[in-house]
Amino acid sequence: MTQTMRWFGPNDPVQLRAIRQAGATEVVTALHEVPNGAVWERDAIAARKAMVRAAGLDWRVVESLPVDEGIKTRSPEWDRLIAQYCQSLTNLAACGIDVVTYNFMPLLDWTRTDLGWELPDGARALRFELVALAAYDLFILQRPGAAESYDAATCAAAEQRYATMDEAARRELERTIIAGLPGSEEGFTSPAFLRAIETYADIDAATLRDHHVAFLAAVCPTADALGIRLVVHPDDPPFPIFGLPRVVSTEADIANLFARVPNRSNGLCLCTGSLGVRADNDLPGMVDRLGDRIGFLHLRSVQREPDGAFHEAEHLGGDAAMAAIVAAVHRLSVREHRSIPMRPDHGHQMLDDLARITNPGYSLLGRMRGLAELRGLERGLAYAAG
Ligand code: DNO
Ligand code: MN
Repeated sequence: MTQTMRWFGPNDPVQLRAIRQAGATEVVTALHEVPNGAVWERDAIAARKAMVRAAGLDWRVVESLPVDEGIKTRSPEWDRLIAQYCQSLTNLAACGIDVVTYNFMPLLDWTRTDLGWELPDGARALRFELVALAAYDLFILQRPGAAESYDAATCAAAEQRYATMDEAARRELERTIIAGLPGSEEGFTSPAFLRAIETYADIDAATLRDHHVAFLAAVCPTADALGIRLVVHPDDPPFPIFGLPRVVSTEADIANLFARVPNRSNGLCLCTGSLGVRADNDLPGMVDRLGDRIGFLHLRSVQREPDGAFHEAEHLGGDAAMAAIVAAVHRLSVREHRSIPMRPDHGHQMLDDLARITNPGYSLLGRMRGLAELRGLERGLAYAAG
């Protein structure tokens, strides 16, 4: 595997030299300052790449080139947005980028309800609780029809939870869920979020799948010609939230996407943390079966909890069978003679980072620990495999 770390650009509190000292050889990054949908200009990409290279690292994987809402909803701007997406891909390829990550989640990117959940050892993890999400949805957002999205037990628990929260806790929960986590590119206030949800009133899962296929059918020929792998990041969490469809949550979803758009460039960013929230996703099996489509790996583990909750576990702990996953990746790399880029997706906030301002999930020390563990695991497995 090629060891990378995500870097949010010149404003990231984690500096390039720290990423290099953590042992990564590349960063994955994006031009976060460019608004969604606009073209990434070649000069700007080249300048960012030069900055990374001056620090002794490389940049070959983009995370993410965002897919504008106008593409997901097939708005009248669709043609222009597709042309701009293709232009960005062309400019990226000209600068030596060969993997481009995106997602197809409506409105929200990854979603959590607690950004500082204390673990027994004092480190802090990101956590998702369905009950907290429902408390926000039902009683703070007050989305029309929200009650239909939850079973009776969840509604009752959400009502109780809401009653125990003071105003500050309610505002904090609202911000955590919709203000936009690092890399999300978009954030909302509750009134704006309600209006945005309305734009999906006529878009069910089947329609969103069709829109996803239309997007890929339009951009993959360009990506094929450029030698770029366009890799979709799965839904996080991998089920519908706020009544909005999510269509990249299971192996069947992903296999279906490859069947409908067989172009070589149509690929996957296999995120074990996102997919691993569902017990029915067989992660090592997915590496085996989707292998040649995997262009990028996010390695982390979640611990599933009762009542639809989960938290981010240690990289080698939790529910993901990480040794079996990395062994499958090793077999794939040998079979295809390629080194697949990976990153330790998130990490715990720990040690000196507990006293620092950090991007939730993206503090240095927890990710450095994760990367070190994953590197050692791969080295050991490769040795054992001869
Ligand atoms: C979260 C990330 C996601 C990912 C996007 C890809 O930590 O894994 O934000 O970058 O979904 O488009
Ligand atoms: Mn991920």
